[in-house]
Amino acid sequence: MLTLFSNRSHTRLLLISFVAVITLFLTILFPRSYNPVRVLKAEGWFTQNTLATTYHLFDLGVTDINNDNLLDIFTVNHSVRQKLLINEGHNNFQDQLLNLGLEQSLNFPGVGPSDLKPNMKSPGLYIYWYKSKLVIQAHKLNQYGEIKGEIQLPESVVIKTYGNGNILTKQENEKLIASFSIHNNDQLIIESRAFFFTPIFELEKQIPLNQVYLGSQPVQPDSYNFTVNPGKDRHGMAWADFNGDNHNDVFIIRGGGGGRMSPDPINDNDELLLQEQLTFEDRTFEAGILKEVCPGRQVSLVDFDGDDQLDIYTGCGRGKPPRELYPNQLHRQFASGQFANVSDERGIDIQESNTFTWLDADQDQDMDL
Ligand SMILES: [Ca+2]
Ligand SMILES: [Ca+2]
Ligand SMILES: [Ca+2]
Ligand SMILES: [Ca+2]
Repeated sequence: MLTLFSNRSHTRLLLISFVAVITLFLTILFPRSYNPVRVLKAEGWFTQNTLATTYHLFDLGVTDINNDNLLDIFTVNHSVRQKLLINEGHNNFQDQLLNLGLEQSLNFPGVGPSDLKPNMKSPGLYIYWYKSKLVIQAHKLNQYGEIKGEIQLPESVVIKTYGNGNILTKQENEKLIASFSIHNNDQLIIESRAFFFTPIFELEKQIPLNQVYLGSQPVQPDSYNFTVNPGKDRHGMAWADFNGDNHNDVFIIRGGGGGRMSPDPINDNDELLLQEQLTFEDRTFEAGILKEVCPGRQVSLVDFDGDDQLDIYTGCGRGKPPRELYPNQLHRQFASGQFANVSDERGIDIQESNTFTWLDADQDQDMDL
């Protein structure tokens, strides 16, 4: 009896061991079937979708610009092509930067600096910013012989020529007047040692105007006299409905041209763009916003005084000359859409280069910096 019992126990033990080994084996072979964490990871995994075009992205964010409960994407991009992608649902986004009046140059949309070169399909004179360089490229223009023109430039530029292009410069009232001639496939490259600049072109009429192309898109000028605007040196966007009309508006902080921007409340201000009718309109000066010469990098919205009006805080200190130190600005919204800089009286006119965030650190119901 004892032997029989022992044999049965031994058989049972063998059976249990066999099942345990098989279970262990299956667990090692198919771990996800037995591990709920792994299953979750498999379901929540990310896949990479490649964008159709490569963008040199800097500032990037999301907000619902058109109040349709679908998040839209905006990029500021500092000195490359900016985008404002309206979400049309189902992973379909359309760039509406121009339609909404948010282009940096409304006359010549997309003319500002880009990492993309124009697609030179047709013979023509292509003038565009490529990264921080201004390029003047003749493309298959042999039939027109020499194409001549004059460009007004700052004194700080460096000029390179490729092919048989010629350029002669003379100084006039602290400007450089560059007379050039270019033909067939010649190229001129103009670069500033300081920062971006605004070249003013006066072309002679050897080439039909409809064969002159500006920017990477490109667009065409309506005159032989034009500027090729380098953009507004935008650095950050803060979206909110500032004037209570249920349309989102935007405040844009500008970099101030490497700290060299002049104090000009119309042309060299930051931007408060209100969404009116179907486009955004510049209401910065009317709103009492004065950038002065803040070489801005960061902007954030905060209701620092708890009056239910959003205020705007901008970072200014650049950390290197010529505006190494510059006081941050706190634009208090004292009435709907009306602002005054109170950073000095509130003690947050910090001058050092910095980044910042607002939070109620001590939980006393007011915002701290
Ligand atoms: Ca939307
Ligand atoms: Ca509004
Ligand atoms: Ca407030
Ligand atoms: Ca607090």
